[in-house]
Amino acid sequence: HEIEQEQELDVLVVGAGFSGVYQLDKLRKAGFSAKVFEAGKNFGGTWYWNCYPGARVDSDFSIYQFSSEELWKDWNWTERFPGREELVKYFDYVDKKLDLRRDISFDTRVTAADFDTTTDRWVVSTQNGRTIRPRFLVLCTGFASKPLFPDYKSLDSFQGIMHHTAQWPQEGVDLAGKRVGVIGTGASGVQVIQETGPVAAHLTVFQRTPNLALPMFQHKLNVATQTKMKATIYPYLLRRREQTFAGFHFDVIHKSLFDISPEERYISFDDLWTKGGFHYWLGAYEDTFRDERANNEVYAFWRAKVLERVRDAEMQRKLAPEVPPHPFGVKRPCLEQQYYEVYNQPNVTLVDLQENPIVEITPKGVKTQDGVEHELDALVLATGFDAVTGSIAQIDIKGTDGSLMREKWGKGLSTYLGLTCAGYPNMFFPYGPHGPTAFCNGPTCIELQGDWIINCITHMRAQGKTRIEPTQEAEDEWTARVNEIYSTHLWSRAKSWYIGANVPGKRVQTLNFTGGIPLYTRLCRESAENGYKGFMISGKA
Ligand code: NA7
Repeated sequence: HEIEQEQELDVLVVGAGFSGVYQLDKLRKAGFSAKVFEAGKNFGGTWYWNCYPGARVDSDFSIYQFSSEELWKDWNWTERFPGREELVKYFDYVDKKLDLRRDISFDTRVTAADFDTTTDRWVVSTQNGRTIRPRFLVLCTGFASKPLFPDYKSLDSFQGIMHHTAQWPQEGVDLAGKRVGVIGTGASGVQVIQETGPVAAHLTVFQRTPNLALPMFQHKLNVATQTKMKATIYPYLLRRREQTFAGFHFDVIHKSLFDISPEERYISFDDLWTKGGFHYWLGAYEDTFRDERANNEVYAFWRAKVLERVRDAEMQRKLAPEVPPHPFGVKRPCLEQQYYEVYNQPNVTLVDLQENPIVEITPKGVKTQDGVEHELDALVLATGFDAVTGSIAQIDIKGTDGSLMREKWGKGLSTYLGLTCAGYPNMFFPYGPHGPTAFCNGPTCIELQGDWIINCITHMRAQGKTRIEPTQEAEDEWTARVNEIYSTHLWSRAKSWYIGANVPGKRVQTLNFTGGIPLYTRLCRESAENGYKGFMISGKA
């Protein structure tokens, strides 16, 4: 590979979603030379790739955006929970406003990165044959950029239309009037199902675990309301992201569910429920996540609400079983609109894969253990991602001793501050492993972590240093802390992407810092304020 001219490039950012865009803008404003390599053909990251029918954000518009006034003052959203197309438009607006494109190479997938100890620079290569040598490497690859395909027998033999939700054709696919199958009922599956059910000739849903979905309570927004919000509470709402457990504008309730009477509990649950969105999850009593008794009450209320909307007893049993499939909220619920009503339609079949597993995919459709061949025109694979670590581990990243990142993490995930790794100097990964990635939304995480990264690189420049990496000891301590916090809650009780349990063969462990945003940011800040405690900093003349 011919090495590019930008020998003196300060920072290479990988990915042009929320994280990459934030990094590029702030790095340039801080006087660094920075470039972005992005695999997609446009901005958006997750919002570029996930263009399946019904894709929509699950966080309120007011906090799911960049916090700088420069950007929000002239931008207005049309819905409380914006759809994917609106987010694509938002990225286009941000691009124009910040003049980003000149430093971004699209269609450029980073495949490998080697740290060169003689120059303290990364040697980064791409699929289309480029090589570049930045001082710092910031992996803004998101938590969901490596799709997970089910390993069903003869998957490729299917003759109809078949796409993973995260690799949906950009030009779209018309599912109206077709016999559609959807495998998976995570956030992506639920969105496809509620969008497709009303228009498909027939919809067959293959469900392994019911989603404990919450009502979104979507509504339209007008400009006047937003103008008023901007003049009053916008800055406050955005600031709240740093102060609440999950980085939302509302916090968990810092008391036990059992501190209040059953009647008060009912009123409180109902209040959280009607607020919509994640209030019923991340705005609930904090012992929901720790105490099974509290969790059972949360589940029971949820179940009663769902049963009211589903008519058929068999459907009710599959969608909202009496015994919870796992404690409520220890696997990410999703936000739905009309999801449960879809199961009242005569053209919808729900196959419970626990009772009746898929045995193979055939040229005509999906064959289940009961011998039925579900004939389909289109099969949607809404089977999720090798999440959090997969985005980074799929790149051949070699550290100072030549070992690959995925091999190191294969033996057990370890990081320092959920941002860096021993043996991999000058490399940062916002919104990634051991960060508060699990429930925190993208913009919150990447601004908090992104500022830390930029301050760190700025500190290096001020000190005239060229290499920073955590000590093994600091990494071990951080990893032990992350694991300890995790073990005090009920997270391990659901086989979710939070803990790698959704990927066959992947080591099950927490992939996230679950101690909440305020604690997380305090620990990161303390390291920085103490001269980057836990790091080794050195310099080459
Ligand atoms: P998720 O949440 O990981 O959901 C994937 C779904 O696919 C889930 O229902 C899985 O069942 C199901 N799945 C995965 N593999 C299989 C196989 N082999 N057979 C049947 N079903 C399978 O991914 P999403 O894309 O929906 O959402 C990811 C995140 O993006 C989401 O949390 C939001 O933050 C946005 P399981 O539950 O594991 O039994």
